[in-house]
Amino acid sequence: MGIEQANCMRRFIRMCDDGWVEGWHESNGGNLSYRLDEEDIRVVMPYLKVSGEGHDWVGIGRKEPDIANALFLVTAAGSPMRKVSIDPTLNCGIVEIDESGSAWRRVWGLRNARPTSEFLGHLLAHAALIRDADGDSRVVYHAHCQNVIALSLILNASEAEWNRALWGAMTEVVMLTPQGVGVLPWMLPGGRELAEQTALKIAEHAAVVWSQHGLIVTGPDFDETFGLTHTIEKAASIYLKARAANGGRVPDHLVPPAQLREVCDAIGASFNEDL
Ligand code: 2HA
Ligand code: ZN
Repeated sequence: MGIEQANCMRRFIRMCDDGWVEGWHESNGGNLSYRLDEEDIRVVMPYLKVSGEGHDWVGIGRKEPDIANALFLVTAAGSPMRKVSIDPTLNCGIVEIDESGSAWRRVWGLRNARPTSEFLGHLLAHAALIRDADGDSRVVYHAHCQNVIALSLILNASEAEWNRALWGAMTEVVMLTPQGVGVLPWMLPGGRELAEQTALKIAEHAAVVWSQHGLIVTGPDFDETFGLTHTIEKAASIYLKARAANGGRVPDHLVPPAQLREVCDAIGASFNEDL
């Protein structure tokens, strides 16, 4: 077996392809990371290389003890999602975090490449998921979903406005995110502020809108993370269609809070009354 046959590799690569097919990854847009579990590490260990040229430690610029010693599978900076399945060793790779949580090194793949330009955002999101959420979430996915981006051109960067629109368009969204999506205003892609603000939101929201940019979504596995991304993007497209068909006005029959609460009660989730 080659490392590409490892379960985590196959699922990671499949998700890159799925996002490409959905049209969310123009050029080198979007990125994906996955924190390997014990079984994944056991399987990939024989293929990892920790010394020699290209395997030096690189500083993260801060200390994140929650991710100390973790291994991440991550897409490469500047690499098209479309190409990950075609040449994985060039377009993704595995990095190890040092024991203090302040540096990373390449241990497989990322041939002549560094991890994604949003790597700091991914690392801080993973640290927040371990520290502040339940610790079960291992996937962090960033996609340029076109309907979410279009919706950010007409809605304010307000969580109340966004969740009213998304939940109101399609109740599946409240089933998958009873806590609601988080929303951030536009910030410089790949920047420290975007990474830090996202990590704060990720502690409470499985998905966060990056206005005029896309979505960042987290989950315990690839299927759930992709499914949540797909559902939010679909609800955004339904809302936009209904609004356009309604002459640009807010649609008349968005699902009201009483029914959203009923959905949450039926699945034993608590409805976020603040939104
Ligand atoms: O990977 O999507 O946000 C390129 C980007 C930056
Ligand atoms: Zn992006």
